[in-house]
Amino acid sequence: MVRAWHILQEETDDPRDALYSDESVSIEELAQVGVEYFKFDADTFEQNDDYLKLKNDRGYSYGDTISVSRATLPNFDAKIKSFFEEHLHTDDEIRFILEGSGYFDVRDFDGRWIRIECVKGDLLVLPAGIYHRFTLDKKDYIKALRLFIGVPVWTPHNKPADSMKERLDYVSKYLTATTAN
Ligand code: KMT
Ligand code: NI
Repeated sequence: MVRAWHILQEETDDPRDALYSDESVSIEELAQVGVEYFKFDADTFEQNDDYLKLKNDRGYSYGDTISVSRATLPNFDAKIKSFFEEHLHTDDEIRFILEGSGYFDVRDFDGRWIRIECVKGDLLVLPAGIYHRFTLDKKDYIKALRLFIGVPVWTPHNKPADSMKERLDYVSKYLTATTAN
């Protein structure tokens, strides 16, 4: 089961601090802001019918792996810094964790950060247009499969990107309905 929580304080000297709070966030609450979570055995997923069905149904035709550690990622410091800038993408960000762990932070409907702990076997889908960021944890290593529909576009659009079409679509799909409740 995925672990997620509202982070305890926004400012910290080290982004890799867990910032645990007692306000845990459920899968249903993640779904309300458009974040999807799946779990597959990371050693056998390529033979897993549920994984293959998801991949096929959604048209995830592209895949590559990214290994985030000082030893394996070129331009490590710059990449880590840009992962942790609050940003959005024009497409879904889909990550299946093969090894290691880290945190994806996403904005809740009320603007608070939700920290999602990602470990081996977690598959996370962040919808196009959601503001988010990523950090390693103190183990300083994650390896993930990056899935994409078609030719990948990884470009981050740093906040504010409020007038982008994908942001407007995201807001009308997930945030307008939620705040009207
Ligand atoms: C991203 O786009 O933030 C990343 O690829 C982070 C590393 S994958 C867990
Ligand atoms: Ni991103």
